[in-house]
This record gives sequence, C-alpha cells and structure tokens, in this order.
Amino acid sequence: MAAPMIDLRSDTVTKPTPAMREAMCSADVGDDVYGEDPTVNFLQEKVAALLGTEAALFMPSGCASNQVAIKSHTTSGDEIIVEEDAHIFNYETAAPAVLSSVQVKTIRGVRGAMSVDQLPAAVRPGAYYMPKTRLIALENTHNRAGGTLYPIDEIRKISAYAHSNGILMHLDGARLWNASVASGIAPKGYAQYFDSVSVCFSKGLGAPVGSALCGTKEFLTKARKWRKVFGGGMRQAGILAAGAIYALDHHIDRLHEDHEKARLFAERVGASSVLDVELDAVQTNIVLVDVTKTGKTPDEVIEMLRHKGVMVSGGTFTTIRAVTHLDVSMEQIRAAADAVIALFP
Ligand code: TLP
Repeated sequence: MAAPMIDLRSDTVTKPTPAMREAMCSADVGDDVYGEDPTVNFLQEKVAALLGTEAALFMPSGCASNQVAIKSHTTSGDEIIVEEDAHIFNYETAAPAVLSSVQVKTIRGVRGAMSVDQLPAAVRPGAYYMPKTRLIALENTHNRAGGTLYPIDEIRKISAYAHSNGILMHLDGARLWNASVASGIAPKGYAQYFDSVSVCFSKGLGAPVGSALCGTKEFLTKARKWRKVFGGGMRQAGILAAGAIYALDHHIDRLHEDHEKARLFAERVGASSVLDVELDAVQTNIVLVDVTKTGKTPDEVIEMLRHKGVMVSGGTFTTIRAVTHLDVSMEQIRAAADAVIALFP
C-alpha cells in the first residue's frame, strides 16, 4: 500500500482528535441566535479572558471575523490600511470592497510588518474630497510573510499613532496563539493595543471550525448584528464551540512542537543547491521555500512534490509554502524534507 500523503498545505487541514470529538459530542447546546447556547457563551467568556477584552463573539471563520470587524468599524467610503501581503487584502476575495464599500490602501512592510514611520505618508489629511482613514489592520503571525512575528514595540507605536489620529486598530490574529508561544508574550499582551482582535481555532489549534472576534461589548453588539446580516448567526453552535474549548485547553502549549518541525524542515530543505529558505524568517509553523533557481514555477514544483507524496501550497509568486501542524509527526517532516531534497538536491 502506498504511504499516506504528508499534507503540509496548511494547518487548516487538521482533523479533530478522538478526545476533541468526544467533547463536541457531549456538548450542552442551545440556540445561539437567542444567545442561549451555554457552550458558546462559555467559549466567548474564556476567549475574552485570555485576550483581556470585555467580550468575544464566536464566528464561523477567520474571514467572517475580519470582515465583520471591518464592517463594524467603518462606513462606506472609508479607507483602511493594511500591509501589502495581508490576508485581508490577498485572500478574502475583495470582501472589504464587496461587503463594506471601503477602499484598501496597502503599505509595503518588512516580513509582513509595516512600521510607524510609514504612516504619516499613508494616513489621509482629512479633506472632504479624500477618503477617511478609519482603520489599520495588522496580522500576527503574518501568513504570506511566512509565519513571522510582529515586533511588539512596533505594534505599540502604531497603535499610539493611530489612536492619536482617530484611527481604529484591528488585529488579524488567526495565528496569534503561535505568535504568543514563539514570543513568550501573552495573547492579552498583544490584544491591549487593538480595538478588535480576530483569533482562529481551526488553524494550529486543530478545531474543525471557528474563530472569535474580541473587543468591547459596545463593538460586539454591532458585530453581532453584522454577523447575522452576513449569514453567520448560528443555532446549536455549542457543538463547534466545544471543539474550540478543547483546543484552547489542550493544543496551545504544544504549538512549540509545530515550530520545531518547521525549523527542521526549513534547515533540511535549505540545504538544497536550488531551493532557498530564509531561515531567520522561519519563526513559527510556516516555511516559505523560494523555487526560482529550479527554473520551475511554484505550481510545477507543487505538482512534482504531490507525485512524491508531499502536499504543499503556493506561497508568494516565487515560493511554495509548507505549514506544520498537529497531524504531522516529526518523522513525516523528515520524510517530506527528504522527498524535497531527492527532487532538488
Ligand atoms: N489562511 C488560509 C488561506 O486562506 C491562505 C491558510 O491556509 O493559511 N487570517 C489569516 C492570517 C489566515 O491565514 C487565514 C486563513 C484567515 C485569516 C482566514 O481564515 P478562514 O479560512 O477560517 O476564513
């Protein structure tokens, strides 16, 4: 029998463990549109406590969470600022334009991080004929930059600058748990600088579905309305929330293992004479591998690897992306790296 595929396309591919399924199976549920699902309510309180925010709202996905945040913070014709490789700008199907009628201005950062010095030239002066800069959204860890950490000092400075100019701050923290484990900074240490934070349970934490949007009660009252408008009002969602609770209790501390796997993969693959890995940029569970010197496109390399039993995804225009997670073992990571090296010595 052929060996099973080693799936490094994303940490979103993880499946709930038997113990997580057990917790989901026995969850107490109610109708969450009435606010009556006890498991959802418990999860929301738990996440708010972890992030140090007044409240939290369970969301069906990371995209829903980011987009409900944008909708709740802005009015049509506003402008939002994101780094040019941001998930919100690249992978959310132009949703800020579609759902919120806002314009997105991008700033080119370094490893996914814009700096406060770039803001004075980007923030609009406030003339009536210009869009109003209403929101700055940062991403931590930064997906398209390869799972990089956002320096906390820079976040603090950007937040101070934004708030002193009447601009709100949102954090796409789909992988904030990874950032926290890698940096040693608690999630609330990051969250304190933002007006809203989105976190995901369905990436490195291994839950099947779900995210949470965190902020003040006033903000989340608005967000609850927009969640319903966007079709995200869920009923007996406690079954899903139970998976998220299990993930928070059991799958945060182990994230360092995924980071070690990513480092091992990066070091082994980086030994190839035609593949380039920026080892300094491998800070959590994502590895970007530049394939330019192979003379092949990322898509061609992805296809070649698939034939060797290794699944990876596209990173940027010149890179492939491997993401480590709880469903791949260290042995599989070694085997995957060996397969890559065998193709591209
Ligand atoms: N990212 C996915 C793809 O969409 C690229 C992945 O495989 O990494 N913010 C960030 C930073 C993300 O990486 C993602 C998912 C999301 C938001 C959206 O989350 P979902 O898929 O739950 O809507």
